[in-house]
Amino acid sequence: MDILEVYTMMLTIRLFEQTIERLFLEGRIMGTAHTCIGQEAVAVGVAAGLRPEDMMTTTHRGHGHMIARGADPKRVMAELFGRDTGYSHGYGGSQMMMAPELGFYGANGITAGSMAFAAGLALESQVNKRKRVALCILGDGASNEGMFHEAINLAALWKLPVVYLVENNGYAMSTPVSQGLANGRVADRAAAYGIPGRRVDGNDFAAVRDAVSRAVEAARLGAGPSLLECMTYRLTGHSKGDPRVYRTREEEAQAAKNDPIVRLENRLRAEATVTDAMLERCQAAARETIDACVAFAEESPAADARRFKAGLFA
Ligand SMILES: Cc1ncc(C[n+]2csc(CCOP(=O)(O)OP(=O)(O)O)c2C)c(N)n1
Ligand SMILES: [Mg+2]
Repeated sequence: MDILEVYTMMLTIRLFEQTIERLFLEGRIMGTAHTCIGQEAVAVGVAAGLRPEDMMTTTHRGHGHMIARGADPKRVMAELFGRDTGYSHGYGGSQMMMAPELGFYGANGITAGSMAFAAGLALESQVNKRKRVALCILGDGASNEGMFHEAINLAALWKLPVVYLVENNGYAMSTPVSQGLANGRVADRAAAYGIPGRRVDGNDFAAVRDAVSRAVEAARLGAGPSLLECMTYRLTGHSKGDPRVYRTREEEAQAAKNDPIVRLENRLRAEATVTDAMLERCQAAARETIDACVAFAEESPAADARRFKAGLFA
């Protein structure tokens, strides 16, 4: 992926998320969703650090991760509209869509819920000597769940090829990290299980990609799991309709200066080989993709009730 493709992907994810926030307000899509506005560099960095055969899981805030991994944004949008053309045929919605064919083993509405699942994927790879690594994305709040400790303990004990990647976006719903995390740094919790723990700048695409690649390749070689903490900021509310009374607009304005897309754009503008016209072409491409998403979703047939039974296991 060249750097302009990275820029286009980050813009596409940003526009996707801004568009669904608007569609909710307009009543054109139902339910709820959690957007990753401000966190796009993590999504693109993770995807760039994995190999095609690797596996990943994510959280309730996973649209960006899925699109960066190679999912067709049209089908992600169709899923949000509850349409049959969506990745889970309209039955998964925002928090439960998956695309195993892309090595994307799902979003998960249960905080920390995908951590044991990712350990299971890694165990299968280890037992069957597949050399595939599982990468599990979780939030800072999830690191206070019992599952965090159970899953990492087992993964460390069995040296499973799994990487736990924390998107530290400063908040778990309305609770700031300073009021939720007793030791302040998620990465330092790795020491309790004898595995490497590293904190990286989550708003720098290249820093995330390099850290992920190093951790994933070490796991592939049998070194066992590791924990990466990507420092970022959730620029919008927790989910739709969040008035953000628990933080100030000044804090948000300060964080916006570190917006990963603005940072990348500034870096690109400073490069002699990148022109304004090139950046505008990337912006137009992202807009076209998202316009096509909405049109595709609206024209698609609704979820087919006959599929419901076929996917019912218990
Ligand atoms: C087991 C469980 N407990 C509580 C919730 C409600 N809940 C949904 S999102 C969330 C906060 C998660 O915060 P974090 O892990 O930091 O992820 P972020 O929303 O910041 O991406 C909570 C508590 C849940 N979905 N599952
Ligand atoms: Mg959080």
